[in-house]
Amino acid sequence: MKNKSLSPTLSKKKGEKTQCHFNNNRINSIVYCLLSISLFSCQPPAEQQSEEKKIVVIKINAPDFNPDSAYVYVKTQVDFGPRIPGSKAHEKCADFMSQKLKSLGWEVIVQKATATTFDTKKYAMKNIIGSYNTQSGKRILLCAHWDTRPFADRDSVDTDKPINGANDGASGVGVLLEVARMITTLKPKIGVDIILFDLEDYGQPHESKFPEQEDTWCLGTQYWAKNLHKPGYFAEYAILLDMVGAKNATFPMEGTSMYYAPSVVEKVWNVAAKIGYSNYFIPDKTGETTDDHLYVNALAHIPCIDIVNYNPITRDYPPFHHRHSDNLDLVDKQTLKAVGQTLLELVYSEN
Ligand code: AHN
Ligand code: ZN
Repeated sequence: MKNKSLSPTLSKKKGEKTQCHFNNNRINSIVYCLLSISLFSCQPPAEQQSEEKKIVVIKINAPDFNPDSAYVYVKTQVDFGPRIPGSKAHEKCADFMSQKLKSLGWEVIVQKATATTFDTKKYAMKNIIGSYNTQSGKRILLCAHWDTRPFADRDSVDTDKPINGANDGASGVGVLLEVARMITTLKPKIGVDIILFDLEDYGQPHESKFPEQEDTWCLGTQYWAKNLHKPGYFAEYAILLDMVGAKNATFPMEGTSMYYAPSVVEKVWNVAAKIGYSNYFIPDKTGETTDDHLYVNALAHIPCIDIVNYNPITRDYPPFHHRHSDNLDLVDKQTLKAVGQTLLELVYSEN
């Protein structure tokens, strides 16, 4: 990807000062750009010749992702109770997320529809769509699902009861709300959209009395991809967060992401490595999974990757997946930080 912010500097004349707008945030990354400045008109005297090559330093300033703030956003959601379709907690959480984005000055569209689940039930569905800098044609899309699974079908007890979804649901939203807050604080030039998808996690369990059906997961995303919130909506690329809050999480290069958007995977993993998060963003390649990004790719044709907690050795999601142990106790601020800071670095390097 070209870094457009480099180009204005090329027109600067020798001796001119480079304007850099630094704020008090930690400088996360530095791009060194070696400029060879040629003087065409005349040959300078010998002592000036040594100054002909100048190093112009352009600093890409990403703000600091605050994991304490992200954690509060995660806890706020969990405190509503399981955000399962049709529940009061689901309604309250939708309001919380849209109000939060609005209060940050983002344009918010709540995309509403009725979804039919594998068990023939009908639910009100809400995709929460926030847009920053709607005027920009260059946009990136960040997304996560916000609903929680209504059954703990991988647990050994209370399998028909809903999970808390601190990791599976709340963590991705928590990270994205903090990213939104930072974008409002230190405004990048590009456009950013955040979509919080509903009804991702109502997929048909392996053991089910209903006939086996296709595409029962990711109902909010499927609806959005077939009914874009703005006609012709497009983003250069998209990043999905799913289960990004657990201690010592590993995010391998997931198969569906590698199939549709290998260059986006490479870019994100490189950014994570550059700021020291290779222990989370591991280079292992894993099989293709079904998640919201599948439909963003296949139906909306936006290259989308999934940052998802998956174990390449067990070839499974973590042990608390769709179990009652997916609660606030497993949420770790260091993991939230690794994911959130990586996203911010990426957004501000596109600037
Ligand atoms: C399937 O189990 C087919 N997909 C899992 C996607 C998912 C559920 N991510 C979080 N919860
Ligand atoms: Zn789930």
